[in-house]
Amino acid sequence: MQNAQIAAIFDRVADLLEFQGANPFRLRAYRNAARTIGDLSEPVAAILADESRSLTDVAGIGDDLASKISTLIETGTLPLLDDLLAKIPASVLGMLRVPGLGPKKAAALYKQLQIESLDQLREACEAGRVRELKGFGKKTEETILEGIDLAAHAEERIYWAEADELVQSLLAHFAKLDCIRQIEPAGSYRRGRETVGDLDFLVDSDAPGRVMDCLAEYSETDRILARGETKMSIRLVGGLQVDLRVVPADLFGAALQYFTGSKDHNVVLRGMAKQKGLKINEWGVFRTAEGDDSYVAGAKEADVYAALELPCFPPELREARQEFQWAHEGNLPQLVEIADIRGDLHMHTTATDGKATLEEMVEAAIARRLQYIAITDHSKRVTMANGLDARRLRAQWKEIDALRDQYGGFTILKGIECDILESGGMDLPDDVLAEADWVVASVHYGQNQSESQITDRILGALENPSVSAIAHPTGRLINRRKPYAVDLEQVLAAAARFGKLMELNANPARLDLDDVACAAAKRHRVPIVISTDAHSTRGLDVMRYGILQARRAGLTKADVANTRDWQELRGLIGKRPAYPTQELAGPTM
Ligand code: DGT
Ligand code: CA
Ligand code: CA
Ligand code: ZN
Repeated sequence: MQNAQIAAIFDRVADLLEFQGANPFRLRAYRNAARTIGDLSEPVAAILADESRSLTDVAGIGDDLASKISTLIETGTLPLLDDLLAKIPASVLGMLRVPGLGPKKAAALYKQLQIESLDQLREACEAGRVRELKGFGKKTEETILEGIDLAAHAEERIYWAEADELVQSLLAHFAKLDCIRQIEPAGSYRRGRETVGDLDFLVDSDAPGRVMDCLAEYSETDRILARGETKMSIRLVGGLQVDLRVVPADLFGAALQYFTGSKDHNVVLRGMAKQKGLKINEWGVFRTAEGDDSYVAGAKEADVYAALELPCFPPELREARQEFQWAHEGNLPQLVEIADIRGDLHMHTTATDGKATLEEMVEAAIARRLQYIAITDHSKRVTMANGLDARRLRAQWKEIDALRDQYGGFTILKGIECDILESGGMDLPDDVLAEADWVVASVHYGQNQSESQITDRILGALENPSVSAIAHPTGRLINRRKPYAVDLEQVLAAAARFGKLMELNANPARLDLDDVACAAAKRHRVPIVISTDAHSTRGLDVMRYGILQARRAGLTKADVANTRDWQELRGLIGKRPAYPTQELAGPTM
């Protein structure tokens, strides 16, 4: 069992205890445990398996939690969770997954309005009965209604980062088999989509039975949904489906191409094949001209595309957006890579809501071979995170001065994540912001405002000469919170006019701007800065998720500002157009 799954189970226990009105200390213990395990850099299963170590050595894990964790790892279940689940109707549990509706509110609805299902909840909201309850109100009712829609989808798709954890674990499991020549995860996972509906594995082997047995024996396999001669579908403990196909070597490329998709991309390919007197399917490319189909290609994916006189598109581009046009014009973009990244310009420390100190973040960034970072703690408006006022910010900058002497050769930028106030304007005085090397401006409060209000706030920030970039520009949380209403076209046009950058926040729950919006930024010649928004040293590792999203947008190294060294990057800010136009060839998305 993976750390993330254990953490999710403890979070669930906390939710259920809260729903029952349990002692706050008790549920906080489970919430803390969930966070501790979720942040742990090694699998708890590994600690458990090591006889020289004990789970209780991990800070925050006592005897009781340690024994629950070992039960979970050994049996895959937790009696406490089963007990809690047995006491609450299953339909009510669905309500706990509605964003904006915590366990406490769900309990109130259950007790006071006898609401037991999402359908009843929707009805009650639409009839205006929810707003009458104490502590709810009209706004809450609207949020719940939106949340019901989100919850319906959230059940179906997981974050790419979560899918990746499962994929790596499955690949390690299959590595034991000597009858596998090639194995590749295909589908939306391979295309790097921000969420994944199910996993599709493709295997090159002459022993399909053994490969399928191996999947059946995987520790996380919950049940087998279907099994044939060469294909199989199973469900994992967490609920995710895995489709497996086993093919011989001469079909592997064709099958990989087919099952990577996307469906729309494949539809276009089939049309192009037809025009060339060819036929393409999961078995290969065939010549159809002389009645009897003759095999043209299929062993390698690149051969399949070559048979159609096409480049082997990076999977991230296979969405039937612009890739065929680019190929036709011979300017398929050379997509940005993680190795191109030189700096990270959004991160937090213990001064606000980060878990690592300034120095620890610097060390961690150096260990990751970055050349520069900006420290961007929250500004004072973010009271929950102990945001910095001018005095504390200047004190932090003094500390940075000292560290600069200590870490010569590595650039530590004096930055701030400055809130854009609800009423417009920045949360810190202009003279303070002017002293910073790097300012990211962000909207955290007043996210329910109208489109014109929020857009105006962001336009105001772009106009401020000290602002360098807009952080997580739409505020969305994947599966949990919709983007706020903002006119991105206006924002991007203004960013281009003032020579400002747009962030692609690499946190797997944010990925904000998304792929389509990043492509729009490129169309406006606005450079993207991919940032981790790290709140811990491990938080610096999310950069690769941002890179995937940038690649899906068709961004090249030149389109991403933090592939440059700091001197060059800083030269982009405040200039228009923000970077040379010959690098921008390519139509719009
Ligand atoms: P997902 O799982 O919803 O995140 O998205 P995908 O793209 O992984 O979709 P999935 O798992 O249903 O199928 C994997 C790939 O297999 C898909 O991208 C293209 C191919 N495929 C599946 N069904 C069809 C189909 O009916 N027609 C065509 N042309 N391709 C299909
Ligand atoms: Ca899939
Ligand atoms: Ca599938
Ligand atoms: Zn931040």
